[in-house]
Amino acid sequence: MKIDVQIDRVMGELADLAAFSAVPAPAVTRIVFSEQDLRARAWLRRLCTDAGLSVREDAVGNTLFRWVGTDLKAAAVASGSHIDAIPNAGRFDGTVGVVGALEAIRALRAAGFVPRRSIELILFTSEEPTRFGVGCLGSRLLSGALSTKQAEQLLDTDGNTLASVRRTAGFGGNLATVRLRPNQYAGFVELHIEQGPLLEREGIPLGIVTHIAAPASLRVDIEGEGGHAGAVLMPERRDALVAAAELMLAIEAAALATGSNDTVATTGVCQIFPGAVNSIPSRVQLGVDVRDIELQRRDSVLGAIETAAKEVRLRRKVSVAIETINADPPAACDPDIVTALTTASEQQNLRYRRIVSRAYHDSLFMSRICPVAMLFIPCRKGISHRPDEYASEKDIANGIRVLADTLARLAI
Ligand code: HGY
Ligand code: MN
Ligand code: MN
Repeated sequence: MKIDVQIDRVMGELADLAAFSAVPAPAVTRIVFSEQDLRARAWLRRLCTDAGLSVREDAVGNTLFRWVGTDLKAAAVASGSHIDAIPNAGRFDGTVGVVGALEAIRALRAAGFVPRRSIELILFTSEEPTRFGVGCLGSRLLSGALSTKQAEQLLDTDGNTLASVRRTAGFGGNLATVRLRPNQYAGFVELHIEQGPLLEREGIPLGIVTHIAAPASLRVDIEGEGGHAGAVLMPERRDALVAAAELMLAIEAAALATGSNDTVATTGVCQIFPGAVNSIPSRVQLGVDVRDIELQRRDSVLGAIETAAKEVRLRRKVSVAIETINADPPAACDPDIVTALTTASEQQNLRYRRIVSRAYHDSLFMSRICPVAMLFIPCRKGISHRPDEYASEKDIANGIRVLADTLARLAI
């Protein structure tokens, strides 16, 4: 079957989608349930209904666009990703997997393919942790990795409850209805930029993901004693920010100490109170992200962070409270779905390599309820979560063509 990807249409749609942003191009900021996110969702819905897909929105805004197959009893196959974007991000993270899946479906329909299994494009809500502090909110609820009780307790960065935010966005249903039955899907395949440098460096157009790293995120609250920057003598201080600085260095050292490149740790958020140049910081809140493809090694870093916190607490006479926001296991991709991707790549005469995903994705949670695999395309210098994130037309077209071929194999 000849799969004809209309790449000009896809690039135009990616450009249109990038324009739904709270900041000027080339940066993209599209926070979940923001005005930009809601406009982007409405835009996507129009594209998908124009393509003949049915639409189902769940209570947290996951949106499932379906091409109904001939066998209504058969489990569907699905693809998809996210369109929310962290502050000052790029235009390809997530969106390639959403617009790409739509184009794969349009190409199969144009080629006259008739799926036995329904084929679904899933738009996941809030893959990024920006607003509610936890990543993959929508796919966690779909897979049961997050309970409705835990979700109802989530507050956004302004202290609003998830319930109030999602209702204002037009998603007012009961969260308990979000969870999918296991085996509702025969397979899920996510197309995504690599967000790393390997494919480009090796000149290989496709990465077939075998494992998705295990993410953990911590909130660390450090409390010392504030005071006048001129009046309080150095030996009498309990400076929360200097204590935080020591802990951040210990976090970096803990990741390096494993000796594995697969261990990473980042302190991405540091909020200082009161934040005045002539006032000793009394409180600091850190946001820490720790990952590894091996669970034990990831957890050993979490243990080392606890030990370092104890040491800083005692020596600097500050309080240090560590809250684990999430600490998820890694996922192994399904061998049959991986084989479908390798066969499709060979069918499309494209070279590929097996690869590990260091970023987490909604596939990590979909893997709890169905067989999954991911298909990566190169991104320039591996750059992502930055305005200069870039994927070429050619690489995007290759990814969509192989995705379409794979979905067709899974849907017959
Ligand atoms: O942080 C991640 O791995 C993903 O891009 N949200
Ligand atoms: Mn991302
Ligand atoms: Mn992503």
